[in-house]
Amino acid sequence: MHYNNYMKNSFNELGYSKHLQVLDQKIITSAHKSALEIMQKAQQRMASNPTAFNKSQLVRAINPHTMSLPILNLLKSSSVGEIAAKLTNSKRIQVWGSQLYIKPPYSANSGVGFHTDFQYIECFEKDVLTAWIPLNDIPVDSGSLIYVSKSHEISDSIVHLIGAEQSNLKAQREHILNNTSANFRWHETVSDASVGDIFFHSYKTIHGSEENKTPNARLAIAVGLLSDFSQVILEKDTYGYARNLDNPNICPTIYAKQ
Ligand SMILES: O=C(O)CCC(=O)C(=O)O
Repeated sequence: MHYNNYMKNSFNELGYSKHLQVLDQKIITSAHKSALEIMQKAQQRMASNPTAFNKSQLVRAINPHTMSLPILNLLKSSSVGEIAAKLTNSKRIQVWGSQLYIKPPYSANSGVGFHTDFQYIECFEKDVLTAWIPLNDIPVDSGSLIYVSKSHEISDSIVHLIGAEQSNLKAQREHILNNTSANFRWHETVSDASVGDIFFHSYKTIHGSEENKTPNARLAIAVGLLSDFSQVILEKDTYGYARNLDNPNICPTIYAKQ
């Protein structure tokens, strides 16, 4: 089967697709350097409140592409938009937001609980997808992204059982399995990710990640993307996201077919 069709089938049927060694390493190296600076600043801010500062916690930065030219460059000048367009049969791909996820070395509380992106952005519907980009090599032990295969079909029915803020995935998984219909087979897939790889998932696919058990920091960016078929539901809480769509600095179009 042709590569593009194979990936499209994986994305549509499983709810995710993994594209290996498709991004320019130099662009990622610059983005990684810049992300480390963002992390240091975030940690300094957190350390100024010593009672709240916990070194073993996940560090998150919202819309890092608005604070860092190298990260913006990664989104605009790599094949992120082009692959997203192919997966969704679209002519135009626009960013609705991004998040930098950093798991410090040996960070016991850096798990990201099983969740869908839709549960946090209900104002965006239909063919909304996320690009997950490792900024350094991310072996499974450092908390690579876990997908629950085919969960995009059923996630609406178990949304009350999932949430990114639950960092103990073992306990969360047990709770989900005890309360989910036997008709759905919970099957997780996780693999090492390397610089140059990019993973895509549907906004309804359940995903999460374990803590970082390695001596190296683990950095990845998640980029929320809208395709030709995406709709903005203004009746839902938009948390300012809908308004941002008119601002190309926050929500750049990263692919447009001539
Ligand atoms: O990097 C992670 O562990 C979480 C990423 C995530 O939740 C996402 O890509 O939507």
